[in-house]
Amino acid sequence: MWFGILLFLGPLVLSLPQSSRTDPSPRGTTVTNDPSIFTLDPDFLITEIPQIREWFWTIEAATGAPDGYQRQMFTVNKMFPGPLIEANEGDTIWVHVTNKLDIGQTIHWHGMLQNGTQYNDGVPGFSQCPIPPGQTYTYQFTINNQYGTYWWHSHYANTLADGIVGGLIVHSVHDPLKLGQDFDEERIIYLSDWVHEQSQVIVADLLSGGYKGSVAPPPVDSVLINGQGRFNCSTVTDGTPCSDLPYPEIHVPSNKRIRFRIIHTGAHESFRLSIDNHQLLVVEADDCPVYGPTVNEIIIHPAQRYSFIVNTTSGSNGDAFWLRSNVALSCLGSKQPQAGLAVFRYVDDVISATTSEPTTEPWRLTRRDDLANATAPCVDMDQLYSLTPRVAEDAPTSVSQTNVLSSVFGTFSDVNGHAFSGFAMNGITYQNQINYPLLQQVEEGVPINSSLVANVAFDGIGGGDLIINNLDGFISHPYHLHGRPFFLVARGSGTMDAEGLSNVQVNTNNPLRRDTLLIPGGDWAVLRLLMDDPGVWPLHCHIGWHLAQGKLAAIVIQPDAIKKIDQPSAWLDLCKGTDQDAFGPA
Ligand SMILES: *[C@@H]1O[C@H](CO)[C@@H](O)[C@H](O)[C@H]1NC(C)=O
Ligand SMILES: *[C@@H]1O[C@H](CO)[C@@H](O)[C@H](O)[C@H]1NC(C)=O
Ligand SMILES: *[C@@H]1O[C@H](CO)[C@@H](O)[C@H](O)[C@H]1NC(C)=O
Ligand SMILES: *[C@@H]1O[C@H](CO)[C@@H](O)[C@H](O)[C@H]1NC(C)=O
Ligand SMILES: *[C@@H]1O[C@H](CO)[C@@H](O)[C@H](O)[C@H]1NC(C)=O
Ligand SMILES: [Cu+2]
Repeated sequence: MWFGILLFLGPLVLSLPQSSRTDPSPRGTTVTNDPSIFTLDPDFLITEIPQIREWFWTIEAATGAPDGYQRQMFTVNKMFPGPLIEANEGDTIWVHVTNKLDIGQTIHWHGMLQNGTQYNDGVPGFSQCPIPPGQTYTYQFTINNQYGTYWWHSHYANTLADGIVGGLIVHSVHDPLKLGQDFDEERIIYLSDWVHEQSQVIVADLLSGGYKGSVAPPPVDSVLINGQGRFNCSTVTDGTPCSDLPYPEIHVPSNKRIRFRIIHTGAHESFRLSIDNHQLLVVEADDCPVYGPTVNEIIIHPAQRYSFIVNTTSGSNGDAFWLRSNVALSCLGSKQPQAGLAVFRYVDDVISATTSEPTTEPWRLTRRDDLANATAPCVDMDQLYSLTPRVAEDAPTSVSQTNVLSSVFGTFSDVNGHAFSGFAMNGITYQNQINYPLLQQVEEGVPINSSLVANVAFDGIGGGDLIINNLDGFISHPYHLHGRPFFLVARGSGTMDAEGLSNVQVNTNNPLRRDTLLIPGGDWAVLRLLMDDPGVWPLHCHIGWHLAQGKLAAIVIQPDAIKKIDQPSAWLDLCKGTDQDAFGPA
């Protein structure tokens, strides 16, 4: 009893300095919602000499109720969202991860180059053996040649959907977006779709006939903004504890320029983010600073990030506006509307500011491709607006190799001959030989088994093209490439191949660079790659349920260069005594 109360009070006390700006109330019974991870420290010194930054994390099960409905979650340090990593370019990150779950775990550092530390990319069966229950593994990597908005999450099955997610922000003196010059304060907004069922139950069902009778991802129960949402407890009939919660609050001072870094930490839905009466100046896509449009609404797909700057000049102390994060209906098979709401409140003086709910109206969107319109096409931001990198970099004008990956929904067979509905790349549905990482196989000169994972190699010099065909006419997918960000040099509808591409006008003139791209159903895209980050990198759909259903391929870059990388002994220990022929979740 006392223990529970202490846990409840702990983060509240620690986070008092922030309490005037953000909602300090922890949600749920043991999982805490720590507001300090929503506001970046204005005193963080971005000019400090490179240093080691160290964290101690415990992955454990805990009871939480982010939307009021109590369930078991998986968390890091009982926090949801998890601890924020804030560092400078040049710093070395050490995270000691102890796994207290009864299943294996890994943590992936989404967007980190891991150039020289490929073995710490955190993908089980690709870059490491899982951290077994009860054991600790230390991830170490140095952040070079990159900065911006990143995040971290579990890459073991789809357990990120149970709560193992958090932000990773890298500052740099090279970042053209500067505090004081372009904006006055910096915040993070974490967006997730939330499902009350444990991810393992859903994945097991999806792979054996369907969850609640459908092979499509589960419908969402609520939308979480900064790890908080609302659920109608009167619909609960099985006695699960549930309490109706107030709307999450985001407090901002008036007359400031605020940079928000939005991170989509969810597992499935795409969101339309807007703030009533406020326009958003888009300045970053994933980790790429851009000259972007001023918009009423940002569309963000799973795993993507955007920064926008908003002027808090539409009101004064106490005025409140709705911040909306609604599911993009046009991207969603079921077309079931699901609204996410937070109160965007001007608070200059916490005593006199009102606490009433906003009465503002949403922006009236008039675009033909308005994503609120269930019959409009599902698209990515670059298809609607130009996003021009602020740090200009041209893509190579010629390539030495072109590879094609075509992905399609269908019925496939797992290694045990068991049929399931899911996805494949080039006809191969991913089967994870989880205790024999592909990185190690390539280092040992063992050819990747092409009946287990679709794989393409880039071993030439200069640039290479990866053509992705999304052959699912009705399903759009957010594709994520690990390792280095790609140049988006062309996209279109239909199917593309190497020969066809020679007749396509590609844009190599400072194209958008990012790590996660939506390819609408029936469309293709060309990712131009530089081969300066060798590795065996996953290319996969970031809808976690689709990944679990096999939608992943291996991109091998400069295999000879990887052979020169030595794994630390702690890494080798993770595989010791495991069954190399065992299969695990994707
Ligand atoms: C909550 O659910 C109950 C029971 O289904 C329904 O009658 C009520 O209208 C719902 N409330 C809201 C605010 O949607
Ligand atoms: C915010 O105000 C500045 C002038 O201070 C202006 O240049 C900018 O366009 C405004 N941004 C938005 C999103 O309205
Ligand atoms: C929805 O989009 C479709 C297709 O682009 C268009 O024909 C229709 O007019 C749109 N509906 C509304 C209400 O805007
Ligand atoms: C590749 O995997 C399949 C399926 O498990 C197996 O039957 C086959 O023997 C493997 N091939 C090699 C070369 O290991
Ligand atoms: C990766 O490291 C190599 C060797 O230090 C370097 O030449 C290359 O530019 C790095 N790649 C990136 C993307 O930083
Ligand atoms: Cu997908």
